[in-house]
Formats: sequence, structure tokens, C-alpha cells
Amino acid sequence: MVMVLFIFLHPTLFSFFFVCFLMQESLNLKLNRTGVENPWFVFGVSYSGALSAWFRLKFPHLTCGSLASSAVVLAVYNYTEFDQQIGESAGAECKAALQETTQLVEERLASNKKAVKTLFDAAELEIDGDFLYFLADAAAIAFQYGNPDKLCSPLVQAKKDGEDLVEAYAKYVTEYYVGSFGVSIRTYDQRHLKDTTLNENTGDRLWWFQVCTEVAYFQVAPANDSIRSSQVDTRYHLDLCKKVFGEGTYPEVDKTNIYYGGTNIAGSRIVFTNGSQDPWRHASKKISSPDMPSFVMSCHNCGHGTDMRGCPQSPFNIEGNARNCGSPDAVEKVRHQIIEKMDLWLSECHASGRSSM
Ligand SMILES: *[C@@H]1O[C@H](CO)[C@@H](O)[C@H](O)[C@H]1NC(C)=O
Ligand SMILES: *[C@@H]1O[C@H](CO)[C@@H](O)[C@H](O)[C@H]1NC(C)=O
Ligand SMILES: *[C@@H]1O[C@H](CO)[C@@H](O)[C@H](O)[C@H]1NC(C)=O
Ligand SMILES: CC(=O)N[C@H]1CO[C@H](CO)[C@@H](O)[C@@H]1O
Repeated sequence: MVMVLFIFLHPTLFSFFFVCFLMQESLNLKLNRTGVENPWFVFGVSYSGALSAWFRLKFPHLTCGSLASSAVVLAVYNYTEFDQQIGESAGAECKAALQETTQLVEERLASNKKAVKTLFDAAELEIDGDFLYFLADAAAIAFQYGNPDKLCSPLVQAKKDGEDLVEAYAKYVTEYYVGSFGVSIRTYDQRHLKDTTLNENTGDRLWWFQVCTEVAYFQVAPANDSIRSSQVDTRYHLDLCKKVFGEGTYPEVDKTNIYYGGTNIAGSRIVFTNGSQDPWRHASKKISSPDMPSFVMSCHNCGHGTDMRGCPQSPFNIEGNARNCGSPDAVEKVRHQIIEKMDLWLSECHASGRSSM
């Protein structure tokens, strides 16, 4: 059983090992020296945050420590906390407006499918589940990447003014999520995900393959009080996996969690961080344990990887500024805690002469 995972997940970690090795060689070459072995500290955010923690777990003798920022180390099958966190991050008023919007969209999908999809410039998403998943993700991103007001302010205002919520949401989605955040609608199209030709969007298919075989994080609607459409359910995700990758493709989350330990990861010298508003934080390690401190940054727009990326973020502007976070102090405090741990672990590593390569 473990061997299967060994084949799938291990090559990634093992290729990291080669990257370290090659970087050390090229550094030594550049500085005209031989045989010097630097101490290594691993960094990563999100899935690469999990890889950062797992690399330290599997190669403790090659590393001095790891920062696992918003690291999704726990594979979750039905990840209902994702939607619940969006509700919490949004607050009562915005959450209610989002829920009403979803209900209206569902009604219009039933009465005039083409019109509502066109309103979102998303007529190409023929499968309703894909369209509803796209709309759900558009809301999630505002909280995940530190821009809650871009979504909530106009929506709550539209509700107060008695305006059409679907139109207000469509404006946010087309102007902000697609227009400025820069997401491609094709990302949500199962037909596109089936395309195996290599191009700049190949990553979409690769990510779904990880989701459909190892980690799931199926962002299903919770049974009660959901923001997203209840049509975004377990069956939608399993159906996508089957259609995109073939019969019999489903995520073996238990194997993943047994192999790496999930939130019971038996690592050491790993800092975990999470952002208070981030829907992903429930798949991370939230509780400190000896030698693996976990820090939270709490603020109005503290999201995914805020310690490394600041606020807000988008794919084209990854490095946000901590000064734009609701509480720059909350972020700076965690950054200092990370630096303290790095200093300590690097010095201990140096003193013991181990964990270098
Ligand atoms: C590199 O180091 C060697 C041995 O110390 C020395 O002979 C050589 O001149 C150095 N080369 C450069 C470019 O500094
Ligand atoms: C996930 O949710 C589906 C639908 O509610 C349910 O049938 C299934 O048992 C759940 N699986 C797990 C592992 O919780
Ligand atoms: C459903 O959610 C509402 C609103 O959060 C809550 O008041 C209610 O107790 C929940 N019902 C159940 C069965 O959990
Ligand atoms: C240790 C720590 O501060 N982790 C936090 C991460 O987020 C959860 C959810 O809010 C908090 O309960 C943890 O305290």
C-alpha cells in the first residue's frame, strides 16, 4: 500500500533533493570552492508548503528546518470547512448576500441557463457544475488572497439598494476575478482539463490529477448553511475525476495521510503558519507541538501564505505588502517568530555539524 504512494509522491521530494545538490554544486563553482556544504532551510506556501514540511520529514539529515506556510498537510475528502470558513470570513451580512446570490443563480439556471451564464461571460462552461464551481471559487478567492472588500462591499451595497444581486456578483466576477485577478474561465471547463497537449495551462490538469488521486480537498457544499450551490457536491468532484482521468480515478486520502501523518506529522523544526481568513487553514496544522510551532496571523484580510506574500495577492502580483494587511503588526509578529526559529535551528544545525549536504 505504501509502495504505491512511494511511486507517486516520492519522486517530487526526491527531485527536490537533486535541486539542493545541484544548487550546492553551482554555488561552490561560482565561489570557487570545493566540498563546502551549506545548511539548508526549506520554504513553501500552500501545496508547496506541504511539500516543504514533507521534505523536512523525509530528509531531516539534509535540512535544518522548514517553513510550511498555509501548508495543506491534511488530505481531506469532503472539505466542507472550506465553504464554512468563507462564511465566517465574510461575516453575517456578506454571507447572507452570497447565499441569496447562489439561490438566484440556481433559479436562473433552471429558467434561462444561457442568459445567466452569458451575464458572467461564461457561456463556454456547458456543464452546470463547472459553472457553479467557478462562481463558488470566485468568492473564495477574495478571502483566500486578502481582498474581501472587493467582493463584500459592492454585494452588501447592492442588497441594501435593492439591486439585482446576480448582476452585482457578475460585475465582481467579470471585472475583478477574471479581469484583474486574471483567472481563466477555461480552468473550470472539464473539456479543457481533458486536453493532454502541453501548454501554459497544463498545470490545471496536473493539479486536478493530484486532487483526484491523492489529496481530494473536494470543496463540497456543507449540508447546512452553505454559500456555494449544493450541486457542487461529492458526486460532482468524483464525476469530474472520472471524466477527466478515466474510470476508477478517485483520491486515496487515507493513504496520503498515513504516509505523511496529516496533522500528526512526526516531523521536527517545522514552522506552520496560517491566515485567519483563509479557507485552506483547516487542512493545515493549527496546533503547536514540540519542535513544530504553529502561528496564526489574524486580521481582516490575512489569507493564504500572508507571512510570505503580504496582502493582497494575485497570480500577477504575488508579493503583496504586509502594510496592506488589516493588521500589519499581526503579520510582522509572525515573521519575527519565524526568523527567531530559523536563527535558532540554523545555529543548532551548524553546531551539531549535521543536516548539511
Ligand atoms: C580558484 O581557486 C584556486 C585554488 O585556490 C586558485 O588557484 C584559482 O586561482 C582560483 N580561481 C579564481 C578564478 O579565483
Ligand atoms: C463524503 O460525502 C458523501 C456525500 O455526502 C458521502 O456519501 C461520503 O460518505 C463522504 N465521504 C467521506 C469519506 O466522508
Ligand atoms: C444550520 O445553520 C444555521 C445558521 O448557521 C444554524 O442556526 C442551525 O442551527 C444549523 N442547523 C443545523 C442542523 O446544524
Ligand atoms: C497555533 C495557531 O495559532 N494556529 C491557529 C490556526 O488557525 C486556527 C483556526 O482559527 C486557530 O484555532 C489556531 O489557533
